[in-house]
Amino acid sequence: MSNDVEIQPYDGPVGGWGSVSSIARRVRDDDAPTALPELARQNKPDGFACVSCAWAKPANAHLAEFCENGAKATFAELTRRRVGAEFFARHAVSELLGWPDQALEHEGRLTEPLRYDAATDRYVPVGWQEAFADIGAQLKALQATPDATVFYTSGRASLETAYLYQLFARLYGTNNLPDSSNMCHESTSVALKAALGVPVGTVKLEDFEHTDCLFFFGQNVGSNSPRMLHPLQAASERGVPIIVFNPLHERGLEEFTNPQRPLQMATRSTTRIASRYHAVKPGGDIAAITGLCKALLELDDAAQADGRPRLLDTAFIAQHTHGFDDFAAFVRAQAWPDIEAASGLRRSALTESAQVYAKASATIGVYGMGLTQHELGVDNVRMLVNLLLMRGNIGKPGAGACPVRGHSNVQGQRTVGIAEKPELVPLDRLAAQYGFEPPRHKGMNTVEACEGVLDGRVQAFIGLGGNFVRAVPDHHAIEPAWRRLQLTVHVATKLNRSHLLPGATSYLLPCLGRIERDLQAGGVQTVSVEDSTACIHASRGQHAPASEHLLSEPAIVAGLARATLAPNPQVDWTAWVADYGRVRDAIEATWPDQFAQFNQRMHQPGGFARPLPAAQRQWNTESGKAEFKVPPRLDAAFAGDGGPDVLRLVTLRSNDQFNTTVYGYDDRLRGIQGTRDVLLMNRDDMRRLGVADGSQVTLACAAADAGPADGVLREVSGLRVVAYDLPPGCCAGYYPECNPVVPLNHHARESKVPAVKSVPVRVRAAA
Ligand SMILES: Nc1nc2c(c(=O)[nH]1)N[C@H]1C(S)=C(S)[C@@H](COP(=O)(O)OP(=O)(O)OC[C@H]3O[C@@H](n4cnc5c(=O)[nH]c(N)nc54)[C@H](O)[C@@H]3O)O[C@H]1N2
Ligand SMILES: Nc1nc2c(c(=O)[nH]1)N[C@H]1C(S)=C(S)[C@@H](COP(=O)(O)OP(=O)(O)OC[C@H]3O[C@@H](n4cnc5c(=O)[nH]c(N)nc54)[C@H](O)[C@@H]3O)O[C@H]1N2
Ligand SMILES: [Mo]
Repeated sequence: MSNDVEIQPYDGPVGGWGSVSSIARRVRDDDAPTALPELARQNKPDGFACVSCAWAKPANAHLAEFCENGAKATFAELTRRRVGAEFFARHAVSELLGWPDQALEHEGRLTEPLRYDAATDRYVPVGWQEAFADIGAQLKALQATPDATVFYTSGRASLETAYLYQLFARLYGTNNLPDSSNMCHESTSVALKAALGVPVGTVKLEDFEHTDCLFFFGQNVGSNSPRMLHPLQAASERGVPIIVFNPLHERGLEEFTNPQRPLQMATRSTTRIASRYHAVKPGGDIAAITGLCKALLELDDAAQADGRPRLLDTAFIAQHTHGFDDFAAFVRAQAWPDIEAASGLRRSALTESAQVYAKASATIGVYGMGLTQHELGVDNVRMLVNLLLMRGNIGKPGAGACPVRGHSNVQGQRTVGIAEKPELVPLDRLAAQYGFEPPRHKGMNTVEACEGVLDGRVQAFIGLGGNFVRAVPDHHAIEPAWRRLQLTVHVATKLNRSHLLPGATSYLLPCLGRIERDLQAGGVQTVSVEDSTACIHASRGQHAPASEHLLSEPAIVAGLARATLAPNPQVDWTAWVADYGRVRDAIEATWPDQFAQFNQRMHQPGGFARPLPAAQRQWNTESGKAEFKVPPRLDAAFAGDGGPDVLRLVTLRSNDQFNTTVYGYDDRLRGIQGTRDVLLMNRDDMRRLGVADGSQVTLACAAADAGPADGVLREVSGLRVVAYDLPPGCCAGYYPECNPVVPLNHHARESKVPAVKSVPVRVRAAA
């Protein structure tokens, strides 16, 4: 560990001068001087959609409609550093495997297509046509069992690319289309679809102007969607209560200094964000929401007894919902001491927040990975919906469910057919449009793809972006298995560890980033993305490409498809690549209601909204109504009791990373600088378990059913203990460094999202 490590509580605001100086430092580190002018185009109607998060892009953009982390993402993409043939001639792949994630990506942008040469253990340059031809030949050879190939997508690729890619996979014969959202908001897609009939959030940006109460569960806005602090700041200044549930005291949920307000910057003043902060236990949200609902029922009983107006929206419940009585019976049957024990929160605190809720006429429930990445991740989301339904908070202005999506187009990719579940895709329409018989059986999601790699069913992996091997659990099992693959192909902008585990044949295909000019036969192209609020935006890159040898993602997908598939007169890949407008026409033909007049409407400032029936109180659910759901138990974390020395590990993102892309080693907002090898612990647990602040520990998985039986060592050593303000019984460390302790079978029951917000672990002092 370097001696630049500094660990001190951070009590400054989010945003403010800290954010400005962090931006300045990054532009130097990344050597990205030409990125600065690009910031003015970021998230603007005639500019490009930020490649960082998926937060909504307002119609009336601020002068600077970017945040600290959006700027970092732009600099990282527009760095002047390059990793080309000379780099790979100097460094063997097995040497690069010893490099940290940060160092690999810091080398800069990939510049030309590469093929792995086993004899020299190096990536060597190859021509595009040769690469396509060889990959096509190998895929054809595997086509007798199309389900042996996995087509993974990370959530950054555009709607146009995603549509072409899913069509390629289906024409090839498989629904193996796992997506990063399988590790992320799949719990949302399952829960909201069942409860409300739509798989996505029901809230629009303007709802934040009309809301009078916000619940905020398990989302770290200051690091992961900082532009969302603007509507939150405005709401807070209007006096809207913001009630937070989060085991960590995240600074972004506490105080914000808006870098776009000169006066606030000059006076170093701040806006308070959270009006109430509940440090819920990890996995304690079902219990916490049960407490809120129970208190609300008690308040409603009292109101009814006194002849005052009801606090439940009884008319809404009667007309629009199903299952309320069972749900209310469940809530009434839960004892307060059990709720307090499972949530870690006091009855009085929950009752006070229920009183605030009872007074609000329109409430939004915001949430992130703190709800979705648990064994009961789907039930967590259902509980939040239960809470909203009790007061009719779906389908009216200022109210609704607001999952904060991760990758900048992860929601949109699902909309245009990246789905392993065939029932989510209009296969009949694809069949008619392209004259083929699409596969009708279910494909693999992310966890199933890992299982397939482990047991040999999967033989080829095509990755459209992402860093699959780093993002998934159980690194020590997956990495060795990965090398047994027949074929691995990665379409990528930068080098990462997934690229360094070559199968028998491996290609690295470098692509244009979204901020770069995409010139095709039909002229400079525009792409589109869908944000967290189901609004679709045009995005036009104009920066000079990182290398003249790069192809766009649609061109790479088309190149692979042409080399692999038999010619089909109804599928003209060449015409699609020449003019992405024709891809949008094809998308419109597949989803005429969702994408009516796609090409015309995509330039609308603020994006165009896809129709969401639930927002109009039309419920495409089993009962035709919005569904209440009784949770299976109060605690979402993990079934079974591992004993007093077992802690719940929460894996976190720092303020200086985007998923597996580590920009640097500082987590300014949590006061940790110069290292990521830390384990945040509660002081009482440290005393109880006999580990000292600053000491070195090993973290070991304590899951009962994933023990040594399968022979995988699930440990991470060399972590430094940091005493931190979090609830007893849990600890926290960074993702992806902690992923080796997460067993692959530790995932949400219905969505299979890895349950990385609550992993049973033991902590051992280093020898
Ligand atoms: N700068 C930056 N931006 C990003 C990303 C990034 O890595 N860096 N990643 C993008 C992606 S793909 C995603 S999915 C999003 C992720 O954004 P978030 O949804 O914010 O995800 P995390 O940072 O993993 O953690 C979420 C929060 O949940 C809290 N938490 C943990 N366990 C629990 C629990 O049991 N209950 C509750 N109530 N809270 C809990 C944690 O303390 C943390 O504050 O951000 C996107 N934006
Ligand atoms: N323990 C733990 N594990 C987690 C999580 C957690 O909270 N805890 N979070 C999960 C979540 S929410 C997610 S979304 C996944 C993330 O999983 P992924 O989406 O697979 O991973 P990323 O780190 O976002 O991928 C980064 C890589 O994408 C490539 N890339 C960047 N831009 C582009 C582009 O424009 N085009 C192409 N083709 N490639 C590009 C670069 O090569 C870069 O190295 O991880 C999951 N894993
Ligand atoms: Mo994500």
